[in-house]
Amino acid sequence: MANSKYEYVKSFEVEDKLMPSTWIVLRIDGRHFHQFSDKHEFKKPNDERALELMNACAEAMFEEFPDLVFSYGVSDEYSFVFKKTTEFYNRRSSKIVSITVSFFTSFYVMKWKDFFPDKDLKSIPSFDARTVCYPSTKIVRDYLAWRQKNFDLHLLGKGVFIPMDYKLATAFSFVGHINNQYNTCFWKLIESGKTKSEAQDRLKGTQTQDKNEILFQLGVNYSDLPAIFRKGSCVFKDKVEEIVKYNENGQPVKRSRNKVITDHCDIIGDKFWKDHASILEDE
Ligand code: DGT
Ligand code: MG
Ligand code: MG
Ligand code: MG
Ligand code: MG
Repeated sequence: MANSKYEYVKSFEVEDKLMPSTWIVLRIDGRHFHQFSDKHEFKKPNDERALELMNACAEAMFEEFPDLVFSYGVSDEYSFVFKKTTEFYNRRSSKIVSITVSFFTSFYVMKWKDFFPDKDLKSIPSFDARTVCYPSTKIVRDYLAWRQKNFDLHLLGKGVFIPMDYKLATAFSFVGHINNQYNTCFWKLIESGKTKSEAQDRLKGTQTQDKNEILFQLGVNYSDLPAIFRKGSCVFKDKVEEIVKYNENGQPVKRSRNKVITDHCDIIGDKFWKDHASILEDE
């Protein structure tokens, strides 16, 4: 009812429109997934099915929200980039956050059995989400590089000792996947019968090469681990050429189409971005 005496309550609502002409990055993160992953006995440090379920949710997001251009996921988190010019929900942060995170969560629950046919969902998964605006392509790329570089820091678990070489490495950006390598090593040592503190002692002060050696002794070649574990996952839309029909001379007629792709790429270096220049193109 227009102009009723109750109408004034609307003036209490706060404006949360995000800055125009900036990339909107949405990060979704599982709430209390430390407990959730224990309860559902996820493999340590990386559970392939859990990661694939997250990827399926990200793919569904691309089908549902056409202004998404790129996303990157590791562990219980996924970052989504909306195109700079998006007018999705008038760029209202609370709308964007609430709609996307509820969609993601519902899809996670709906698809749980497809990925874990042998496991019941024993507790209710929930996710938090936030939006951040980045004004330039360079900063978006730095954001994504930051997520890829830091990945698996959380897999160390709360209160687990973080070795000096790890801290130095992230501070000075020496080595890309050092956290994941540490974790893989840590959990392999546990698997081989060591206690947590024995495993930490064994890893104390070790460099990349030493950890590779430990892994090798335990029968693991780090570089042979699936890329999904080493790199995380990228879901994005890319132009692909598809044959739509053949003409009367038998020649293929091609059309380029946007297709949702999932891959496990290095997004820190330039190569991926050179090969996929259209993703973060300014319009
Ligand atoms: P939060 O986000 O503050 O509510 O708390 P958490 O517990 O979700 O902590 P977070 O997001 O920093 O770290 C992710 C947790 O999820 C981490 O404790 C380990 C767990 N997790 C994620 N992916 C995997 C996996 O593939 N395997 C196992 N075993 N655990 C995983
Ligand atoms: Mg969190
Ligand atoms: Mg979490
Ligand atoms: Mg997390
Ligand atoms: Mg409504």
